Amino acid sequence: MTNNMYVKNWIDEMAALTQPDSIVWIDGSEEQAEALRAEAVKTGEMIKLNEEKLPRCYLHRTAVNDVARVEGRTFICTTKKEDAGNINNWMAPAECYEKLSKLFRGSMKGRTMYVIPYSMGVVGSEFAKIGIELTDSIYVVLNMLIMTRAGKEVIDALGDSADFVKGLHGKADIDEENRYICHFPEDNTIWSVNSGYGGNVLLGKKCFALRIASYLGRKEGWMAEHMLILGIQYPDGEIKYISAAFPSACGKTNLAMLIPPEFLQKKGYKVWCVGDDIAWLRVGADGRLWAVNPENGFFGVAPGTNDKSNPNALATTMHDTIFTNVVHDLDNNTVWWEGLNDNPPKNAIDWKGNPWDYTKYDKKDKSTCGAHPNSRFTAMATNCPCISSEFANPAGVPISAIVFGGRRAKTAPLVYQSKDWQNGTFVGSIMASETTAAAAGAVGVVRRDPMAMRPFVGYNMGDYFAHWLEMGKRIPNAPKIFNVNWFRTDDEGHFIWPGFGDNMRVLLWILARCEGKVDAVETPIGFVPKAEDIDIEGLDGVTIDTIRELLTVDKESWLEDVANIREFYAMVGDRVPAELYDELAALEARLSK
Ligand code: OXD
Ligand code: MN
Repeated sequence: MTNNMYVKNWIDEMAALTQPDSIVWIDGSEEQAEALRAEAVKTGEMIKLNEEKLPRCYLHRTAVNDVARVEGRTFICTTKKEDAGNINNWMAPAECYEKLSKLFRGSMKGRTMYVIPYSMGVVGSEFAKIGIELTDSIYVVLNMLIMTRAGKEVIDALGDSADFVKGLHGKADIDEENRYICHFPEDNTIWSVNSGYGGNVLLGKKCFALRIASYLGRKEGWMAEHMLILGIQYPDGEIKYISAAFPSACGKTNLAMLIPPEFLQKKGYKVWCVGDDIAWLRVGADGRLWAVNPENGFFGVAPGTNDKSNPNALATTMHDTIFTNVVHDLDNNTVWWEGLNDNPPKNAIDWKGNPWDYTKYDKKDKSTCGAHPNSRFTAMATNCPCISSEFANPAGVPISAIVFGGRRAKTAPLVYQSKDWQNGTFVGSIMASETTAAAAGAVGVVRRDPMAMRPFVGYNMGDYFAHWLEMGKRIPNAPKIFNVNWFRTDDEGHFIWPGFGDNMRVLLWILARCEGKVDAVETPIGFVPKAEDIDIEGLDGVTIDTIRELLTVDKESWLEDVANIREFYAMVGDRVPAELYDELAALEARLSK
């Protein structure tokens, strides 16, 4: 399919290592994809679902020991350890290549090696970057065909250039003791072995579009961020764009596909989704920050998705979708997951492939779940009813506001605005979420997750903070930076803010601030709204006093946070920029006044 010597030599080298029986190029054609689906059904790798109810949809189950990203086995392999930093696992490149070569050697015997040329971003556009993934998994091929733009046009766009990310994935034995997800940013290379689970093996996503891309972004003067992108359309037709970073389990996909409250819909407001997970941001000729979503699909968490929490996501999964690790409803040949509805199937197979007795299902006990809590749907972005008309615009969209957020029971108010870019970078760097009862371990433990990038920065986190500060100097018309917290609880532990579509009320305040259309109240941490400026029309049980309560800044808990942040910065190490320590000291001084 190509005469590109860099590509050919690399594939020859990887094939000599892994020794597949045959090599098949993925051309992006529907005929080839259909043949691969048929083959996967024949071997049992995928189950074809009810064509009437879920047209062109499939179910796949991973191995039971292979159901999530494995941060402990994810490595950044830079020549110098300090360039990977203290937050990442590090291995010397030569050592890692040698170790993984042993695992890859002969691992594709009896298998086919698929060559997937793919583009993150619109093929051939200025914002786009090319990768080639070699894999022995049809499941990976079919997911990559949804999640990226893949096929012949990509290899044509590459021409004879050497500028592509070299990705090698092998299932090997799905041995968790020998599972490695390794990144060699200095070589534009990713090696992933012994996993078949999405985040570890769809190399375009976390591995390339965040870890390798964040490294490239620092080198080339742009940013790769773990952010959704959405557009809010005003009644007069104008659309403003927001990008937002939240750690996992904080509702990124829900916010990206938000449905406005009814009274706003009636006025003519609309929300458009540009992306739900990753944003690549560059300074435009106009001095604004422009964002593209480099992906082509959604790899969303299924449990909890329903026609109330996220009707757009649910509609997105109704055709041409691959479901992974959900419940198989045998009577209908459809799928189910916890939180879809209150009618679990009576005759069903759970995510492990065993008969599932819905009467034993106990919402509080994860081990009784039919679908794995991290079960997923892979669906084309263009399936989404609220996909933005700018989704495939190679120039991207201009960002008015950057929003950070986490899950905090008490400390963070519903929303606050940072003072400027430097202070906003500080706000991002101290992002945190508290563990919930849903996860194993102690409840309420604060995990710092700067810019929601803790597992995804492909270099030293201190240098990453410095890059944020540096970018601020290069954006004449920079977005304003905010922090939100949808998860404040009352003394009984109930959420105070309704969340979901009502989050739009907060986003409208944010945009009004960006336009200088609304005042705010200065607090030690930044600017919070005047309670009357959050529109509560039609909100049941939420009064202006509720909003006041949601906006309070409790100095004591913030001072505790300051101590925790100082510990975290010390852990990040000596590359944390002095400006951020200045911000921390200034915050402490304001709180202590
Ligand atoms: C994801 C994640 O899958 O952040 O998007 O883990
Ligand atoms: Mn993510």
